[in-house]
Amino acid sequence: MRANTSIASTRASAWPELYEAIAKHVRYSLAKELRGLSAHDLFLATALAVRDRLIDGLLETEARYQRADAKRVYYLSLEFLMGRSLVNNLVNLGMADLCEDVLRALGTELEEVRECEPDAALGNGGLGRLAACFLDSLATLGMPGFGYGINYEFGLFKQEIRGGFQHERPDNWFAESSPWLIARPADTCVVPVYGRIDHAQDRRNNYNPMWLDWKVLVGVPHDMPIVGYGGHTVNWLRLYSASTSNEFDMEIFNGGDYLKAVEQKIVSENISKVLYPPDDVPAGRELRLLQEYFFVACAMRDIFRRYRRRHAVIAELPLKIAIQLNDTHPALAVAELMRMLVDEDDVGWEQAWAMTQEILGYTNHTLLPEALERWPAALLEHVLPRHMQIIREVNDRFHRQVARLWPGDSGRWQRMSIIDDNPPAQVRMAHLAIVGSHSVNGVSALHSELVKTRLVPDFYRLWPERFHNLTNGVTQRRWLLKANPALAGLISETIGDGWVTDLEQLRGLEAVAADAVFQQRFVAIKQANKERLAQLIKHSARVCVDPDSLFDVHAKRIHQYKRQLLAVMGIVHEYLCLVEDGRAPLVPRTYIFAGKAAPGYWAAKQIIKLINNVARVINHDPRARGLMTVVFVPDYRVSLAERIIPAADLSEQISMAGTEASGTGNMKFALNGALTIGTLDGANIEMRDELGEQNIFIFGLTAEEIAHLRQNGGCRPRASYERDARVRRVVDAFSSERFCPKEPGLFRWLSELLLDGDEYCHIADFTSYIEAQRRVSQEFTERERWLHKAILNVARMGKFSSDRTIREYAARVWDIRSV
Ligand code: 26Q
Repeated sequence: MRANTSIASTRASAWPELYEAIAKHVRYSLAKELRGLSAHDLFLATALAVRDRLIDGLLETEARYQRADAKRVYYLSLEFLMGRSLVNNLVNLGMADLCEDVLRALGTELEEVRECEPDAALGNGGLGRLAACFLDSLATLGMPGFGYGINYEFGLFKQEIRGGFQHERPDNWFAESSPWLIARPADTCVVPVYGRIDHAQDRRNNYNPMWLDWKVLVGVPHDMPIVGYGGHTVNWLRLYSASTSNEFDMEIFNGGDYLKAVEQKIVSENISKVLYPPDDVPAGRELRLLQEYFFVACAMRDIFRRYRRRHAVIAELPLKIAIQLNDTHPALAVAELMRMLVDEDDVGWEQAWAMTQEILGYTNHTLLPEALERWPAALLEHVLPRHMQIIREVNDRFHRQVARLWPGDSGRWQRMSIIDDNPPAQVRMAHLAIVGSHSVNGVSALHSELVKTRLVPDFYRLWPERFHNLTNGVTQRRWLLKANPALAGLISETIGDGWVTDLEQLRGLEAVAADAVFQQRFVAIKQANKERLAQLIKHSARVCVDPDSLFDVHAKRIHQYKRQLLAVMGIVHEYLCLVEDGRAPLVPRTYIFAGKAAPGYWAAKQIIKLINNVARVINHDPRARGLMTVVFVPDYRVSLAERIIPAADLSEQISMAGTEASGTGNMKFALNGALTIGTLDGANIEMRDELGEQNIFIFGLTAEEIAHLRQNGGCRPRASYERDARVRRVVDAFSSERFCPKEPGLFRWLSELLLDGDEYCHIADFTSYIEAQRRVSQEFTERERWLHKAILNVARMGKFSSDRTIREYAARVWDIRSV
């Protein structure tokens, strides 16, 4: 039984209406007969029929917002990891069952049609997926919240594994032809870049800088309708494609500079070509900067245009709009907003600055110093001369403020300045975002504390009221209702379907957590999900896995701080206990890994190779048969996560404490009844607080202990190596040929890294990790106890709905309401 409240499925006319709508699109959009259609044809026709409903909702919603003259929030993000939309939209419209029936009458299965849709992979990982969950929550809550981003022609690369190595293939999703995107050429934006500043004066002899000789970028918006659960609100995500406007070209052609016009065309079209992974080499950097500015400038123009349609007084802008910066990637919005107010609307500097701060909020997503964005001042100067001038002015005024408070404290100013003057001078985007916003938030309680105490303590001393915490969440519509319909059905049958829009209601499951019949049904669903995943693994990784074994899952981006390597060390330890000591594991396990490494991140790519080599050795060892299996599932993406997460027994969340800002996968796994093995990092801490420490396997050093160790000369891995034979055996296995018989020396670097200069303290947490894993195995054998805990996990995840997160942003940062 699927929970749905919409009228669509209950109207008697709904069936023929949907059938006719699909048939109409087959004929008039695809220009085909209703016979002999492929699943892909039916996907397109169905999506277009659904899109028509979305458009009705979109126009109705806009009219409602206008009548209320509602304040709106705009979420600026370089990434929106939307995944597939068909079934998500059907579920939110309450049309999933209906559509299943109609497609069956057309001779196919929804199951087959949904697989034809490519993932919209317009993001790298957590930050992009969070943006997608937020859009779902905003629409479900009936709040006027909209996204702005880039319509990348190529999303995140596709991952193939060959010879154990990651290879990247371009992801050519249908940026130009997606049925979910509505092109809006009438709202095309023209954005100047490059050029120079003429330091002119106006008639009253006031300084009046002119930005001259610029080139242009042209942004064409494409809107993706975002329907909330129940179908009452349809917001939108506006994605810009860079292109050339013929009209504008004409002006240049008329000016006679034919070659320049053609050159510009090439430059402009490259801007929305590809999503950057988080690590890129300096060579590609200028284009990334252009991307960041391009979409900020388009978004700001669009926001101003919308405001002006109904409001005359620019000074009231902060009463009607809020803008959230998803990390520093859109931080140029600070300078762009100032430029528009000061240069284009003649607002005085002081007032413009107050308005800018009132409008903007900034969310930080990382504590890793190397991940903080900095741009060479010379590059910014070259690409955006007027913005660099504004940034300098902002910084000079900020300097005066800091100097008044801490006279003569030049060390403090060096730490706080927006511009780091040590050559080559760089602009610190986080500082720009903090100075230009009224709100700075982290994404979990621990992370927000560390932002204040470690990342930018000087700013916290200056403006303590600006800093706060907004713990992340995930949407239960996609991550339970859609991804795990059987479990969703069981829950709705037991406690009603109110949890779909009020996740705290899951608490009602506590009453049945120990109930034998409920446990039986719960475990049968988990088993079915595991069997389905086993099928998928057989096809994609060519490995047979036993659905009766414990599914131990580590699925996320591959990064050293996330410590996939620690999981591998645990596996190798278990394997060596088996083959060298003759001690078999307590329960058979399948170790499942999935995740992409940034193409330029050598160590992460080596870890993928290591996982695949370890898998090869263990899976081919008859002594391990039926006891241990290791698989790397290629091409982790939203649609694959929807298959993997509902099938997990154990969720690995084992980052070094103090490095994972929040994590959101951790929430999705627990919501689907997996137990977590994790460190006291990010949102794991708050999960433990909610779940109770009996119901989560916590291990390892705390962030504080690690900081303390680091201050006192590091984690001393060599001492552990000398002292502990288990550590020694695992580390030595990496320097031996055991996991690379045909590639001698391949993993020697790992032994060296672990013993010398390991920033992520793998060895320091190793014994604690394998002890926690032993407890996991022990408890998995006590079936009722395990199930009890798994059900309690589901019951107590209410806090981690992105609905709660969005309500907090709405009340504390944006001051917006449901309409
Ligand atoms: C920066 C400059 C140039 C190119 C790329 C980037 C770039 C791109 C993506 C930098 C960072 C990212 C992504 C960061 C990210 O996903 N962070 C995660 O955000 C989640 C949502 O808040 C948290 O749950 C995770 O803990 C955090 O790692």
